[in-house]
Amino acid sequence: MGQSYDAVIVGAGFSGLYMLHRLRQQGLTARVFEAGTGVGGTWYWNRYPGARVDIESQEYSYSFSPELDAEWVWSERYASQPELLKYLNHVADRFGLRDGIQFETRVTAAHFDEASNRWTVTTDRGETITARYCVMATGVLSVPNEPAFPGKDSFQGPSWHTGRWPHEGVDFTGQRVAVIGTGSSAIQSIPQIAAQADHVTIFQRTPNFSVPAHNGPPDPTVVADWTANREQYRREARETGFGIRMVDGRETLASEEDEATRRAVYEARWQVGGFALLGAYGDLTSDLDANATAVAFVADKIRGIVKDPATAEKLVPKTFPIGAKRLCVDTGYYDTFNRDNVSLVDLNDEPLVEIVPTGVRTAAATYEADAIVYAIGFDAMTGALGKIDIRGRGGAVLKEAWAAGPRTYLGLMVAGFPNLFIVTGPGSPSVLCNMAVAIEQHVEWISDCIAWMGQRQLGAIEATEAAQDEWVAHVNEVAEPTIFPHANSWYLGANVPGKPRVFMPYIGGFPVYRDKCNEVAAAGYQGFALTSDARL
Ligand code: FAD
Ligand code: N01
Repeated sequence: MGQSYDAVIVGAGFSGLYMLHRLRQQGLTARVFEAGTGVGGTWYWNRYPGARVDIESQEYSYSFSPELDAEWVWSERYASQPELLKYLNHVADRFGLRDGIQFETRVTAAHFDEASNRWTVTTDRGETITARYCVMATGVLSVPNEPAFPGKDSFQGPSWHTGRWPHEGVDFTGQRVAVIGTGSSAIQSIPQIAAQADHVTIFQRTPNFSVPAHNGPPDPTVVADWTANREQYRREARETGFGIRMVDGRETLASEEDEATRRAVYEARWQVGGFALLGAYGDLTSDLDANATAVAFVADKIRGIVKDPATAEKLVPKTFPIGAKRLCVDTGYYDTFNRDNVSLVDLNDEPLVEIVPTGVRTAAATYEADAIVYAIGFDAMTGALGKIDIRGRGGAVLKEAWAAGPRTYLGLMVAGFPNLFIVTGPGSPSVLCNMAVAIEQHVEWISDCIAWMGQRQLGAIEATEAAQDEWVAHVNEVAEPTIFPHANSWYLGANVPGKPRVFMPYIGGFPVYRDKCNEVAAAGYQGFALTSDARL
């Protein structure tokens, strides 16, 4: 048997780094395993051109260290991938975390041993280590969808998935590029690729809603204001449903205002940029008619920006409410379709048949390409956990327990899998929240729980089936009346053929969720079974 630790942490992104720091602060031993060669997670892997955050930089960052917060200066309103990666590397250095992380190591299995109340973790390097706790900081968007297109391997040029972009970058100069997909990754990268390539052909299955970022250097007034009021603003962000202060959510209902007023409100928020549009009215995520007023506003914006009416019409989303898929935040996306070197192929008119050696063949034509960019997304929320052979009490296999969709208590733990924590797991606000906020709350809850267990010399904590059933029912119940089930989104697993259609994140709002987690902890971890351990 290999080394033994208090905790094993899988993943060295935003979650894994903070988890390691917290546990070390508590005097515990922890080992992080990370498949990549460096820290950063999402911001390590997603190096495609134009990759940047969709929440203002000062909000999408750690708040746990006032010193870190005060010393780090963001150079853009929406930080780019290189800057975010630099930030996370700085965090790793500043808090001395690197010696606790083993890179280029993939965790392949985690098995719970009931006799010792410990996890045995196996890596692809053949190591086996044991730990009382296993924290899955494996990311919710860390496993790229495999491009399962017929003929894919016959393509004679290079191809890349946006989520596995080469570190040395890609030079598209003089190339004809095919981009498949029109989600956030495509919407961010297409303008940049089009500015460099000879020609870009975009293959769109479902048009998406996108709003302008109005990115640029941070407004000095905003920076000064944040510097003076940082603690208060961080607190305010945590009291908003999505953990984002800048959304500036209003309670006024769209259904109660007249058309002219609504248009003015939407216009003002379009000018602010980003998710502010979704904060315009309190009923946009709950009332389809109210939502339709925002849909109409954005549709007119698209028609106003894109000069060719036929292309504009193809780009207007017509099949789902705005916000029911993650809203895209772009820099010049719709404008890009006014370029001579950009064309749009609507896969609803001409389905994609296969990849051929020279490009992409649809039912109507073959589009020649020198390179293909697969911007086709991720096996979200459960993908990374599904790739690890996780076995709990009695040898129960997590993948089997989740065959009909993920089941958790609070998105943090799973019945039958003691001492296994998931950061931003299904059943928690996760991707429906500013992830920096969601991650900090989870890491702090988990580390507080571990400290509490230690103080009481307890050996194992496990969600009860009853508490889990109740929570899963609640997660579904709050999602049901909202706009979210009305889109074929990755929130529902709809983007992965065969994946059960279950709404995975918790839409009840971050403050409600956090309060519930705190109440559960304050009541001695209500809904959890606790096991003492005579050896401790
Ligand atoms: P990740 O950053 O995904 O890190 C998980 C790490 O675990 C990875 O490095 C992975 O290699 C490692 N790992 C997984 N499985 C194993 C294994 N078996 N063994 C070893 N290592 C493993 N959220 C926002 O709130 N705002 C945004 O603007 C935003 N932008 C995004 C842009 C992109 C392109 C993507 C893909 C996601 C974005 N997100 C955004 C979500 C983003 O994933 C989170 O904000 C955050 O970075 C997640 O951090 P994490 O540490 O939980 O997971
Ligand atoms: O992935 P997506 P993404 N044939 O799943 C299409 C975060 N993020 O990487 O909609 C043809 O959104 C698919 O079509 P359809 C953010 O949370 C944030 O872009 O399923 N097309 C869709 O158009 C985001 O939501 C940022 O019909 C196929 C696209 O590929 C999440 O990550 C930037 C196809 C996939 O879109 C995922 O974003 C990037 C097929 N077989 C990512 N399969 C920021 O802005 C899929 N598609 C911060």
